[in-house]
Amino acid sequence: MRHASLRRTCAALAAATSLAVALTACGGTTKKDVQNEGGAAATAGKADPDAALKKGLTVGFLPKQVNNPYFTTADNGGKKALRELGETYKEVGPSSATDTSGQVSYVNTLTQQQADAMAVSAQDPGALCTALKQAMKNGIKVVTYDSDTKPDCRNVFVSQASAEDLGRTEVQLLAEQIGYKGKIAILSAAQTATNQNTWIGYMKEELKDPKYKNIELVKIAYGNDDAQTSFQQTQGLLQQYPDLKGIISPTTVGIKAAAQYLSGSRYKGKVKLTGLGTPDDMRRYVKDGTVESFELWDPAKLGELAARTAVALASGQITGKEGETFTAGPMGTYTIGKDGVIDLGKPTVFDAENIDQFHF
Ligand code: RAM
Repeated sequence: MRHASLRRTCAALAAATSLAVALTACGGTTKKDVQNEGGAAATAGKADPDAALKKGLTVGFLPKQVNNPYFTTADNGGKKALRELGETYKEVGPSSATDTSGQVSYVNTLTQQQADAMAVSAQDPGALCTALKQAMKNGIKVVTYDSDTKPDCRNVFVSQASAEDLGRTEVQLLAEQIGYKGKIAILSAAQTATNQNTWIGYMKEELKDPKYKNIELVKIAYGNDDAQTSFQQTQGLLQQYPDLKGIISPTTVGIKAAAQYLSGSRYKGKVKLTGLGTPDDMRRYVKDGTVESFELWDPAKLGELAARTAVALASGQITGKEGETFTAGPMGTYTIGKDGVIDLGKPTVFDAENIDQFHF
């Protein structure tokens, strides 16, 4: 049976019966599946760098959270690139950033709908793995972007920047603002979020440098990428530590809510706040003196690179192995690094001087 018709039969079977059982049964039968055994890092088959990009592919975007402006911008970047390439874009996803079972069912939906590839920002490193492995067994290419899964649960991770750079530079920004002295806290997103947890790991590493010996990280709070929870968590931090000197919030939802709280409180300008935010969200808080500087990458470019990577995978130009190279259209050439990771580039630091040049 040809691969496409096998996929169709299997998807019909999956729709009619238990999805997992059907997909497992179908999964073991194709050549690709055998090659995919052992996970994505071992995604086999040979890359053909000269293969033409296929047209008419369906690529599903599954962000951590729809209706988060950061993901709206990112996914629209993907949509635009897919349209240019002659592919079909779709977006599905939960509205809460702590709905891992929701993300699992969206992966299954995209599998049933026989998408050619999916781009997923994972709420949790492990929770989606069974579903994603089933998708890959069915010949669907899986790109994670923004927030990774374990490496064997996807073909490629499109990372916004080096995770180490992001973690370390956020500490450096805050340390300068508080004069290398005092208590600090982190306001993160969901407790399971792969991206935030990786960055926090590097923040702790950076803090080990003796130049930070007078800085004490007193608490990591979780706002779950929910505006209200993040606002309340900020309030709670200041109640618990009235002498707090600074907060790092490595989430666009968190930093915005924290800035909103601080700007309306007696802590405005006194408790420093930095982290990852969008210029559009943060402009007013930079202008009113609540925030000095923060950073981010261009989310639209991240979505675009995820889309172009998905198409390159589905066209056979790359398989996800370290050292493979491909051209992401006008974005230029990218090389797949260790563990199947591609870095978008360097983040930008925004402050009063440059923020008006950026609109996203
Ligand atoms: C939020 C999400 C996303 C993260 C950005 C910085 O929008 O948690 O995963 O990359 O912040």
